[in-house]
Amino acid sequence: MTTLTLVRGDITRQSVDAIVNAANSSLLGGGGVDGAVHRRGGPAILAECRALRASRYGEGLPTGRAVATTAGELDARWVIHTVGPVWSAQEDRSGLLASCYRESLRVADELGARTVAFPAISTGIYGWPMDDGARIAVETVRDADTAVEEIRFVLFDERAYEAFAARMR
Ligand code: AR6
Repeated sequence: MTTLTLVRGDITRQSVDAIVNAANSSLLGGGGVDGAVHRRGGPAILAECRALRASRYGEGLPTGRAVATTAGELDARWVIHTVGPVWSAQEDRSGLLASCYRESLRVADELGARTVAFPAISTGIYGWPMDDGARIAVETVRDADTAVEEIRFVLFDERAYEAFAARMR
């Protein structure tokens, strides 16, 4: 039985087994959630990301996939890095966005994580419209076959929170 919860706040302040990072395929950091995760999590996360690049992901982590590292100084056991698609008005990339949620939960299950915090993947720097991003997020995790007990969406502002709340109702 999986419970979906909504919180307004900073994902790097959550106390959960796994925090999902809206990363990019380089795995070497960036702005938004990614910047905050590395800033607050400290250098251990980046060191593991570099090791993953050197070993398994020389070409970068493909869009829609997910991989875990330690959570460094964060109040979590793992960070699950996933690469959302950049929004496109020309091409339907919603399958890739759904894949981020599905793959992150698959990795969480492999790790044995019971609580997982997600940001609204792709809805910041990658430009995905918030309402559609919320729809894909909620529908995908609802349909997922997972042993995770709590899936917590952590939304940065009121607009994002309302978009997710509307989809959960
Ligand atoms: N906690 C929760 N949500 C946040 C936080 C936070 N600390 N910071 C931002 N958000 P984004 P993307 C919200 O840009 O669109 C990076 O450079 C934000 O308001 O973090 O997937 C990566 O390296 C938005 O609603 O991720 C990639 O290059 C949502 O989180 C690229 O950005 C996602 O915004 C990924 O872009």
